[in-house]
Amino acid sequence: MSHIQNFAELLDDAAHAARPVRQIDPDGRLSPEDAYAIQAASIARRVQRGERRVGVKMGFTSRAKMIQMGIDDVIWGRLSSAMQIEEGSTVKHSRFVHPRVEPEIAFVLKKDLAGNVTAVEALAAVEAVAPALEIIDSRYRDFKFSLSDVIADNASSSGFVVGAWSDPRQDFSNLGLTMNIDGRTVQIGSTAAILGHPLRSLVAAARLSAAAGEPLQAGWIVMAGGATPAEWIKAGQYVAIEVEGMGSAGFHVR
Ligand code: OOG
Ligand code: MG
Repeated sequence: MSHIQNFAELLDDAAHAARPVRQIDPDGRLSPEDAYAIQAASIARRVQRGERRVGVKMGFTSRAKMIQMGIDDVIWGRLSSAMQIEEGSTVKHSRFVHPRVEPEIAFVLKKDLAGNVTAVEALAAVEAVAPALEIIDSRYRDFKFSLSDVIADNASSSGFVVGAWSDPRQDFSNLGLTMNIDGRTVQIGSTAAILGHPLRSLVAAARLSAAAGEPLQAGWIVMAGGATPAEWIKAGQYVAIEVEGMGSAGFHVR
């Protein structure tokens, strides 16, 4: 067990200090189960420091992301209160190692949602949907990792921004979206890129988090996963997502 704690400490310290570390699984020998145990232990350290669990993020739910990072398994990570960035606010670049941003859809739940649920049951648990941006920041040098590396590193989670919440009864299965940096469109996509329908990502989140003994709770946010490849961000930029018929969200980098 102690290597689990050691790796959890290494990755948590790297995130805290915004300093890169070497891969913990360069040969691909660490099991995903052990990697999730490392992730859980590293989040437990954050909770000990006073952060609260606020939800779950899904990763590699689009072909674009799988191709960009060379991994084709859906993964999940744990969101904490310190990762939430207020819409329209400013984040310091120095808080991260080498941050990237990607356009996503976020759900907030009005009911607990656990286990093997249908898309209809998942939708019934959704209070609202919103355009969202995720800041991912691998703690590994050069943003290079194996499947178990990235799982242990909490799926690169480091920040997320959520725009105005809207009614989940709208059809959000295939909405056009753009990601813009300083007013220039850098990525174009659709919500359909997320597993064919973002609700499928919520269904997967309900199953995976319940299997880990941490079922989705009312009030939690679920980030459905990037719809396009991620883009590097630099100090001085303004980053925004715009989703057709749903609205926009953005943040400044300083
Ligand atoms: C891993 C996180 C993937 C997504 O939305 O697909 C992810 C990474 O690309 O560093 O957050
Ligand atoms: Mg993401």
